[in-house]
Amino acid sequence: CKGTTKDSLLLGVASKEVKESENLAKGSVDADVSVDEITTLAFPSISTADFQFNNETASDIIVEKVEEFVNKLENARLVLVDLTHGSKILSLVRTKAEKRNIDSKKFFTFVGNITQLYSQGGLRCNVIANAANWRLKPGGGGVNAAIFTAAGLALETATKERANSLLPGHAVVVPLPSDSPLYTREGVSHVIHVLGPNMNPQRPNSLNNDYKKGCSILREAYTSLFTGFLSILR
Ligand code: AR6
Repeated sequence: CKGTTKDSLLLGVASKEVKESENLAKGSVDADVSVDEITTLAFPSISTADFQFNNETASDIIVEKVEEFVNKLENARLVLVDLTHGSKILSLVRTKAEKRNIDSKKFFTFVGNITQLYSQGGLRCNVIANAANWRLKPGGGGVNAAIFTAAGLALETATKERANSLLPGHAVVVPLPSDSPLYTREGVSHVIHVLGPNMNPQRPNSLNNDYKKGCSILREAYTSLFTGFLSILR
């Protein structure tokens, strides 16, 4: 773990957690396949911060969707990521995934910055998901700003080649050019932008607390994300 000062505390634990899960993962795959070759999707909890979606409800949907896709992954893995050990969504999802007996070699949670998972946390993730905005623009805040900043202009250009906007519930897979710092430093080969439901009245297309619509869009968002990830595997 190369983290420093405050980060090293935080990431030291994360790194330990991962070593354990990677050891488990080693046992789960063909002996010829090293951990570095396992395809891993790291994703943030869509819509639960700036878009203000209820954490409890979102955690149910994450676990439901992971359960639906986890058996289609073959040697690949899914990792839900958040910035702090105090993350409510990580702890809700961890508890619910354990209860549903979801294979922890195929799905686990991880604390760290999604743009520094390998360099700071020792976790190789060749695909990362972004909780995007509808215009697929850099900036704003949260994970969107972090990913666009870390990936540099290469991601903006590559994104524009694929799409100019996203509808809620949809995702777009963007191959990351090999000169992007996120590719060279972290080994990220694809970014999947996902647009979740927005419950924040200060952001465009707020659902005004309509959780019936919101849940259906969040389910669609994870389906689009995981289907996009499977399309990279094949
Ligand atoms: N690494 C890992 N997780 C993160 C990071 C990071 N660098 N940054 C935030 N999270 P959010 P949303 C977690 O707000 O709710 C943007 O401005 C965070 O703690 O990024 O879908 C876009 O442009 C939370 O668990 O996404 C959109 O307009 C999760 O990532 C809007 O916000 C999602 O938080 C999307 O809002």
